[in-house]
Amino acid sequence: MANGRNNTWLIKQRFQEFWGIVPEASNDDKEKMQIPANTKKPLGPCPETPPHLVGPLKVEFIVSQTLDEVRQLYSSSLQKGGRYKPPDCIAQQKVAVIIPFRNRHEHLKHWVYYLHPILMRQQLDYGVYVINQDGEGIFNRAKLMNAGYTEALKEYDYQCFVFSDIDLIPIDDRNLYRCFDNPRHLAVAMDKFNFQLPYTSYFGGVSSLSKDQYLKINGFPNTYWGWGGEDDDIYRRIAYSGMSISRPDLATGKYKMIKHHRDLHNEPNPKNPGKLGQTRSTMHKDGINTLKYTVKEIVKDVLYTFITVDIEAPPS
Ligand SMILES: [Mn+2]
Repeated sequence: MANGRNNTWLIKQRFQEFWGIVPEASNDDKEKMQIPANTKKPLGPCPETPPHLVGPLKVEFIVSQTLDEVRQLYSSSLQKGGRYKPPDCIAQQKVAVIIPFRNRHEHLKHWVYYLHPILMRQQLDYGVYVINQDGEGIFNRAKLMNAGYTEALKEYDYQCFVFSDIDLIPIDDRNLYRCFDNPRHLAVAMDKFNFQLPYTSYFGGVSSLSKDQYLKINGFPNTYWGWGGEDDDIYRRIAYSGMSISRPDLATGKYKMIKHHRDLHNEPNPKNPGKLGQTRSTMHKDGINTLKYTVKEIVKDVLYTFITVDIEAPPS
């Protein structure tokens, strides 16, 4: 037991060195400062460019700590449900990070380990929402993202939504998880595509849309079952709505993908590519205005809000 505690302490030490995090002042220190709570100055807005970013990061998926050890690292900085606000300024944006999910707990551990400190340094007022597809039916990434958008808004007045695959870790913290004047594609340089865009209109992996931008395209399609096509449909929705795509440069937009085998019940669907020719008309009758799903369970972990949803998936 003592050994386990020691190990956690060591990880925490190394982690603080690695990320340059200064431990919070102890109660003793706070008393010495003698600042009564009610005379605190009101907080000003956080600066446009977060001051504590470090640039390129070392990201490796060999860290062996347990999810519980990751919880202990961050629990003092986070509020229940994977929520955070900068302590010393008012965040520029309120951001919900939405992660479609099924059976990828190992990836989730890596994701929270790397992303929480990055999002904190970016001084966001954020929450992490893992949207877990219930049952063994065919997977539907875009419909899960629609459900995540809806559920996050029930909790807080989010203005910006970052949609992220569970297995993508940014390796430069200057790649801001915020919203911009146009919908943003963040995962522009993934290692699996040799740090290049695979094609010009690629919109997969990680993206951000403000609430207004999302509503302008009627959200995402609900009808892309199985692997493929939904990201291209979203790209077309954006183009047909008269918006363009914002992107970081290829150096800032680098990502590592956690290697994995293809999931069960998420086979490439040969019907999906053919649907793209109809997006211009179907986008108005398939999206957030026709979304139907049932919440089965909401679990508030300190690292994330885990929402299991029944999205009426066809059997696989
Ligand atoms: Mn993947």
